Amino acid sequence: MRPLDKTRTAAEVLVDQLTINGVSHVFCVPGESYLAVLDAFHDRNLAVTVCRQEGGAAMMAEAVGKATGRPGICFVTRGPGATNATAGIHIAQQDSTPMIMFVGQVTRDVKDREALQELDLRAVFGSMTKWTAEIDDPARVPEMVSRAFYTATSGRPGPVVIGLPEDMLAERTTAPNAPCFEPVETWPGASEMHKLAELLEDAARPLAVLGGSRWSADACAAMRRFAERFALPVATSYRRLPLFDPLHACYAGDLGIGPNPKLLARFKDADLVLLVGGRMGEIPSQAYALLDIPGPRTRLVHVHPGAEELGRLYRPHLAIHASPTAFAAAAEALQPAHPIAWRERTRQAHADYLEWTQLPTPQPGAVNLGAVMVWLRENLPADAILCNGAGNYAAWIHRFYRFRQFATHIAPTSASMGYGMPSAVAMQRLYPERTVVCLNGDGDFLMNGQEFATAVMYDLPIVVIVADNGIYGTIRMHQERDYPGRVCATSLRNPDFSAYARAFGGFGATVERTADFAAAFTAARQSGKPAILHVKIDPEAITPATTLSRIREQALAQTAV
Ligand SMILES: Cc1ncc(C[n+]2csc(CCOP(=O)(O)OP(=O)(O)O)c2C)c(N)n1
Ligand SMILES: [Mg+2]
Repeated sequence: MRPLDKTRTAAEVLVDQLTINGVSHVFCVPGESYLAVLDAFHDRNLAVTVCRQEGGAAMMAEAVGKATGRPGICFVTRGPGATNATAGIHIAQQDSTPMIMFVGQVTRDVKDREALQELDLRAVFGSMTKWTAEIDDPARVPEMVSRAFYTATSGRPGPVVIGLPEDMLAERTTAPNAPCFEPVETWPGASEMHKLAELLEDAARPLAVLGGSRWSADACAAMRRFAERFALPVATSYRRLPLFDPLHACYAGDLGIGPNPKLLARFKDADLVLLVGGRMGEIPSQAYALLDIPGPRTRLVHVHPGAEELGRLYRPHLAIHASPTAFAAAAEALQPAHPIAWRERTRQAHADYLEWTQLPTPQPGAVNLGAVMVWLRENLPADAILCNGAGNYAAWIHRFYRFRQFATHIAPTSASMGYGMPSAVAMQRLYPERTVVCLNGDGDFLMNGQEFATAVMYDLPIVVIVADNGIYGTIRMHQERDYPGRVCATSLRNPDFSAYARAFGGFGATVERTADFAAAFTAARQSGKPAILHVKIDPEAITPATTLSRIREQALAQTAV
């Protein structure tokens, strides 16, 4: 009900403020604590996705932030809703993703009584977010929401959590709207770019590594031109593969889990590392082995939008405080001063990448995940989006799939399980015309598999692949390495995932041989429904390079010495 006066409820002001900031999608699990917001959604032009668990809703918002660079938005209820959602908040923090989570909170008059589901948001989310606050005054909604957008997107992006007391949301106010936020750019200085040009002149074995967030398709194209002019070999950081065209002659490969040993050797041998956007965290740095802390072992040029990240782990030879987009634009002006001496090295780096990824490695069992990835890379459109969570199955994606466009891989650099299904829902909601494929392990999938119901609810024709090896494979692998033969808590007894799909109203099929995958995938697409392909993997096929038994034997041989 809209009264004739000029007032709006705080909830209406909030939702209008989201629209002003360009938000078109929100993800939620409802709660009685924010009914006024649901009511404001009712006659406003926002796509609302109602989810089955707040962890899924938060991951969906995070995925939107990852894909678009603008804050993804979710709404959850107090205590149990907010604590369920922490999985997504933590991903946004570690992956440097802008997102804003709004939490319906207890009414102001019962605060601090440990009222029903009351949660001290600042205490719980304080170490996980860039900013956590609560809005107690309806008149301050525009101010606080504006700040949330600036905070989530500026510097190193990350999550913001805002509490909304239930009674505050229903109160009326004459507060005017605040204007749309403007992303804050951080440009490199002319002197830094000049120093970078000098360092490139002095270098003999440079290597660029691209990572982090605050990229765009234009920035990637500018980076590609920069790499071309300097014949720079370019690697991508863990789960940042789409930042550079894998078939470009400068592409040197992926610094993730189980990388090409030749790429690692090339990194160690480099006399200049140009790290753009990334932090060289634990995974890409191979457990902090590639660069000394604080260093330097080699000349490091670190380009990062967060001032606090420069010199945090690695003491850079040259720190450039800039967003990747601004840096890539500034790099357009750099020209090589003399003929490039390392052209042949770059050619070799790309040849090594192609050789490492061209053909699937032989595997035990009737389904070879590498062959499945090669089929997908040859048959999916260039703008198809792949979403996944964590588990050893992902190693085959990183190695054999080729991401040809910006933001086509939506996966957690924090290696959080259960991310594939919700992020695929978010991507298909955002981009209904694109192909979205969701890859999961059997353990991984059931952490948020219930969001398959959300895919069914919104008729999202996602193809979900569940690589079922009957184990928490990654952990079993570590177990066999560290405690060979002493299997504990890593075996799974799984449902029939294709029947699970059908029970939810989707399409389901089981794949037991590599040769059957193509037909099953095509049938899934033709069904027009959300689909699950239950792909049976031999647990022995633990990585593209080795088997479980071999890992166990090697570990036993070592303990015997
Ligand atoms: C939320 C969460 N819980 C636990 C882990 C630890 N973990 C990493 S991989 C993994 C097992 C993954 O198993 P599965 O999805 O079956 O994939 P597989 O390794 O077998 O291919 C576990 C438990 C994690 N990364 N995230
Ligand atoms: Mg598994």
